[in-house]
Amino acid sequence: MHALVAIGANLPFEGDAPAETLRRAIRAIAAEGLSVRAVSRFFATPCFPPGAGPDYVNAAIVLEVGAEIDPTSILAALHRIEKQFGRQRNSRWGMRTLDLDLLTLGDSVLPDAETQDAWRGLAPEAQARIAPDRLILPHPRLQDRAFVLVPLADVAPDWRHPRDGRTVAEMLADLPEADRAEVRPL
Ligand code: A4P
Ligand code: MG
Repeated sequence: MHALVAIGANLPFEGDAPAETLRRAIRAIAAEGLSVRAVSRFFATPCFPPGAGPDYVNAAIVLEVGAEIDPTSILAALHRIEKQFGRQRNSRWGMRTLDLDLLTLGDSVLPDAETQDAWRGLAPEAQARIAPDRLILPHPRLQDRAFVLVPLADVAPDWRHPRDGRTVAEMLADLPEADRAEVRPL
């Protein structure tokens, strides 16, 4: 089974620029015992929300995991790596030395379809205010973000959202052209 992971950074860590932190973090994922199957190109992306900090470097990763894996153990491993790379949880959507988000685990919907739908449909003003306290899969903002979908289209264009039915390529095509154009390969 495949897990898809988004990786991003917009602050230097230990003197390394974000792209170097991403390379180091991908090695750390492998060191956690997770099997890295594919890595997208690295992209420069404008900070969201606009003006909240420097541009990001973003990429997407495919992990091969056993069918019996506990999804919360993957997120826990990603959080350990964020910590190792200096991540401090100061403000939501704030600047960060490293952000790892679990986007998908196969076609799992967690904790259940109704809850995933509710987080996915959250109004923009509420998105900035509240964050889930448990794992939501697929990641509730996956379909909205060019900085997630452009890298993902490099490594998993045919993955299909189990709730909204669209592939990654289709979700990306449905975003405004201006959003896609802002995401540039490094
Ligand atoms: N959580 C629930 N489901 C998940 C999941 N599938 N993956 C929980 C990761 N975390 C999940 O996450 C907030 C809470 O959601 C946690 O309790 C987690 O267990 P967090 O990582 O603590 O906080 P965060 O990263 O600030 O929130 P979140 O929702 O991951 O932020 P976003 O929405 O990812 O925004 N601009 C550009 N250009 N590129 C970026 O990569 N990233 C962000 C972070 C903002 N702006 C950006 C970028
Ligand atoms: Mg995060």
